[in-house]
Amino acid sequence: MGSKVVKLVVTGPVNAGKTTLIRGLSDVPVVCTNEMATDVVSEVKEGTTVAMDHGICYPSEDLELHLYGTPGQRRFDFMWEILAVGANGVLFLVDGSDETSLEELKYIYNHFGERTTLGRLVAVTRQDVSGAVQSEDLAAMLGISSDDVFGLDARSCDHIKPLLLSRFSDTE
Ligand SMILES: Nc1nc2c(ncn2[C@@H]2O[C@H](COP(=O)(O)OP(=O)(O)OP(=O)(O)O)[C@@H](O)[C@H]2O)c(=O)[nH]1
Ligand SMILES: [Mg+2]
Repeated sequence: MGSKVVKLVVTGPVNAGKTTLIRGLSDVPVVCTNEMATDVVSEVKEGTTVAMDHGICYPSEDLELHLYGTPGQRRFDFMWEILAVGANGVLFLVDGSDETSLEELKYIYNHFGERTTLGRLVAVTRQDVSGAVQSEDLAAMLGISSDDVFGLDARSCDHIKPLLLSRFSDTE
């Protein structure tokens, strides 16, 4: 069991892969609040997060990384504020193959940026889809260092634990 507790908010647009990532990373059973999508989201998938996802991973013996996934839909954005209370860092996810997702990420990134000085990292999913934006290009779009952006398939994410450890273990 880890000793230091770090709270990481996982946020980003609908269908970016937040719930999938937390399910893959967590070393304990995950609490999810996926409900049947009723609007345009139902065209891409069945379930959407309406409140939060929660999981814990242990990237090292000294660290408990508590993962709080937000809903992606703006109509549930009141949860973004609630879940960010006491956070140590924010991990943004975006579907790199979807123009709408990329536009929405800019909004969400700025939304959190205005409210926090916390460490931020951006993961761009769907690198397996042709034409998906690459991490360097996304960094340029957001006007941030390419060190803060990486490509990810949320369905196989175990390898990012060392990255999360190095980026978020020293946060206060
Ligand atoms: N092809 C591909 N599919 C991916 C990748 N990453 C995630 N997915 C899929 O994308 C979907 C993402 O769904 P969720 O994890 O529910 O997305 P979410 O961000 O939690 O969405 P909301 O809760 O609705 O905001 C799942 O079907 C994943 O299997 C990727 O890199 N490539
Ligand atoms: Mg979700």
